[in-house]
Amino acid sequence: MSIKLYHAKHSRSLRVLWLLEEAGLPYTLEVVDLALGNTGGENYAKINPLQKVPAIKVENEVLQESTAILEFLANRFDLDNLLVSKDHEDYGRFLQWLHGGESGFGMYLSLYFGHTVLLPEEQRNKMMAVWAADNLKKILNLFAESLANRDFIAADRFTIADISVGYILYGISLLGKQEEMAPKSVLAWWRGISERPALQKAISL
Ligand SMILES: N[C@@H](CCC(=O)N[C@@H](CS)C(=O)NCC(=O)O)C(=O)O
Repeated sequence: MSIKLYHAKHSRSLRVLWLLEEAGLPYTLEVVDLALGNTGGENYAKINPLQKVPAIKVENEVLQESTAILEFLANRFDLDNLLVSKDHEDYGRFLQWLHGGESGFGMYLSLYFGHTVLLPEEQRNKMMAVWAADNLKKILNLFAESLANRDFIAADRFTIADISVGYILYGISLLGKQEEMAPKSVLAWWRGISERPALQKAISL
């Protein structure tokens, strides 16, 4: 089965690349230029009309939402060691953070990036940056409470939920804000999973 990932460095496509490397699935990579509002240009707009990364093509099927892609690939390719089954006691927390990595954290990470580094300086809004940072901290606190002192989010092992929220810590770390924003238990969890060879390989591509 052929898998093609459309990827831009530092973007949410890192989640998918990380999973592909963890699973050892064969894939081809097409690197697209990340440009606010025109990512990948006209050609990429035919794959993802939203012009955002990631997108993935599996045989003839195209998907464009990073955490849905994680779930799709893990189920389609029977990566049971990276999933948590519905009868497991940690199933709820697994889903909460698999989805919460994007639907909870994602918007605030984007707004924080936009209003601190991505937008031209004259278009940045300080209040928006503060509001986004406050919300990131609130969710990080909720995450810390839920994580307690676990090494992984669910089932005492690494799963796609760790990839989903792991990308958020990756983004916050790119800005050098992890110590300021994340509680200690979150930093310890992130240190553990950020050393995984699959992530290191994905970051290097
Ligand atoms: N919810 C989407 C968000 C995708 C997204 O916003 N990607 C960013 C990069 S991290 C992007 O392509 N931005 C380019 C733009 O907004 O023009 C997902 O998780 O896949």
